[in-house]
Amino acid sequence: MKKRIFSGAQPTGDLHIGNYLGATKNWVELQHEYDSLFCIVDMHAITVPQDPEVLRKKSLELARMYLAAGVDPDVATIFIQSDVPAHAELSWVLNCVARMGELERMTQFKDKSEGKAERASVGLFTYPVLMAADILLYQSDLVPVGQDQKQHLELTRDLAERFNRDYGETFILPEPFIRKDGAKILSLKDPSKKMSKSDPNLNATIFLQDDADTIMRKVKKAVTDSGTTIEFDESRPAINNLLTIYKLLTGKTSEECVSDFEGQGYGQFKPALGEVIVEFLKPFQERVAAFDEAELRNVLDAGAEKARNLASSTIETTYRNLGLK
Ligand code: ATP
Ligand code: LTN
Repeated sequence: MKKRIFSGAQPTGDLHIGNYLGATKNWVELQHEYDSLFCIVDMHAITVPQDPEVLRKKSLELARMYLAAGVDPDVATIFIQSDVPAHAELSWVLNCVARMGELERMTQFKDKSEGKAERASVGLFTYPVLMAADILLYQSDLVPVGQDQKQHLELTRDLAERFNRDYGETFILPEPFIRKDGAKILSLKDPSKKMSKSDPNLNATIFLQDDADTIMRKVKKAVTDSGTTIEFDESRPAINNLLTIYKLLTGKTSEECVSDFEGQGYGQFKPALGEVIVEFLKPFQERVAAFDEAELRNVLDAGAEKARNLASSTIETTYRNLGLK
């Protein structure tokens, strides 16, 4: 039996190269080796207010992005979270297992509530519990995500372990899959922060749907650190970040990347990086446009059906072990 992977992204904002290099690229690389489920987590999206029409549109758009990035619907299951009611059911159960104290330690909640916890939705607070439900529902072995999700994965394991201890073996304990390269692509404008969908400075983020001129402009405007050589250097996060993007998109080794720009400076490197990104995104954007709506809906309907079947057996065991059935 193949091991299982599960991952997801929120249908909010637009996917960027950080999402792609940190998560989606790894999904595509792992999908043949593992039994794979990739989810569009629309129930996570509503932890902050959303426009209903926009949310519906974004969910379908994200499914297109997964397909265009290379997720193969013939081998992987792609589905929308709200099509599978078991996510909400298991989430409630795990809400009764999670402790206030451990959720208060989640850094994403602190960041996203911007210190104004009083005004944040309770859903934003329990967001990591719904994420744990997503993962545990499918008895997932491995969860490919970016670095920012590591703490949520640790919580997921803690909840699974506690449940198993108190109510009997029910859940597989999942492992995070976080590659060293690409796990945290940084903002082009402030390399002390990760690149983010929700960054108000649009120049900080390269979106997968950006056109060539926009990409070239954003790369040329990217901040640089002191020093002029084009090298991997942890103490120079800006160039380290740009060169990592170059490395992952070209598939070259670190040595090859450095030797490409030996004796050169930003004046040569930045346009070359811009070109690499443009060339990578061109076929991607063509594929996004190519899937027709009916085909997309078929993929999502089939995915939801498969996911509902898998999830119902975990819910049954969980309820039975709890005395709910
Ligand atoms: P935001 O960028 O606004 O914080 P998000 O992290 O909520 O959005 P999601 O769509 O939920 O974005 O994330 C999808 C995946 O992309 C997750 O696995 C996440 O860890 C990964 N990811 C997000 N930002 C980066 C980044 N800058 N570098 C690498 N991976 C990232
Ligand atoms: N919280 C994740 C998205 C997400 C997820 C998941 C990722 C929701 N449920 C389950 C992996 C597995 C984020 O990137 N913001």
